[in-house]
Amino acid sequence: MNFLKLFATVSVVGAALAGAAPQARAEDSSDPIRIVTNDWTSQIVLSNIVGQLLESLGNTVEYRSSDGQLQYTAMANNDMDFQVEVWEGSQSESFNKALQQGLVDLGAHTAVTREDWWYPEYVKEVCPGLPDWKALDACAEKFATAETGTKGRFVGPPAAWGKHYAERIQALKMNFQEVPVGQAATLWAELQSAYDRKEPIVLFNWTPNFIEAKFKGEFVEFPEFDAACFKDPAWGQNPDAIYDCGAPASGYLKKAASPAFETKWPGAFAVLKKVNFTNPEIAAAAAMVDVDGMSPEEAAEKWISDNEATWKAWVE
Ligand code: TMO
Repeated sequence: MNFLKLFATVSVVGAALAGAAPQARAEDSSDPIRIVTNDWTSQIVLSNIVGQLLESLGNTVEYRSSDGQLQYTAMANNDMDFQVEVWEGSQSESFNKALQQGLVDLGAHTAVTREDWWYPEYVKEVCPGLPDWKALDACAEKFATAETGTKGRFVGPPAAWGKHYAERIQALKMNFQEVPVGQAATLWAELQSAYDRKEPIVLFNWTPNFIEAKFKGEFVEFPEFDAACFKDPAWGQNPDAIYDCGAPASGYLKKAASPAFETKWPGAFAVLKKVNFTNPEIAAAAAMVDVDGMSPEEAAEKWISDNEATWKAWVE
């Protein structure tokens, strides 16, 4: 083989190797990366997308289900390694606390989020003045059930989602009672059943979510969020209570990693820093499972095969 031919062969193989396995990845630990999964659909699908991408790059991954709040302490302690959906409206308190303990902020997605009380559009006819929270409170009796007596029923999120709604109701002296569900699927079943009968309902919802493609509706407008609302009783409507405000209307969606992550898996760390989802992508990820009936694994495979240009930019 002449020199030129040998040189050409070596560069082709070199280029192929560089494409398949970038230099940094060779330094990644072979220990499994423990990806945290939670109990709502988009988070599970996005975790599987990220997990499958890392596996295709030669990393080993494991999925560990965890509580929406305790997960941050676990990650700060290096007991779990990565979270793909840090929601400002429900997790900022636990997240901020864990940052003080070494948790690593991997930056925000393009997606803008909101999590709060929500109603289907026809409810506006029942309560003039919506979406203002005072208008909702003024017609609380329309939402009353045998379970809540004279108070309106608010169908709330599972307790571990950290929303402080019982405290908000008290702080704002609302004529409502929170009835929390055990799991997200119950929220959608309650919504569908009220919707079919055009009955008043107000429930916990969020965006991005598959719900917005199926039902028209709006968030209730509470007093605008301010960080002081969660810490300083003097702030806001009620001078003696915290939580007298709504959730952020344009919240962040971040990613987080354990303190040991960057040193242990530098290649994977570089990829995860670049991972970035948009609102429509996240809503569609949830819809593949909650509307189309796919498993989270299948939904992740489909997303990866349909969105090569997007993830290629993360792994290069
Ligand atoms: C964190 N969540 C999207 C369920 O509100």
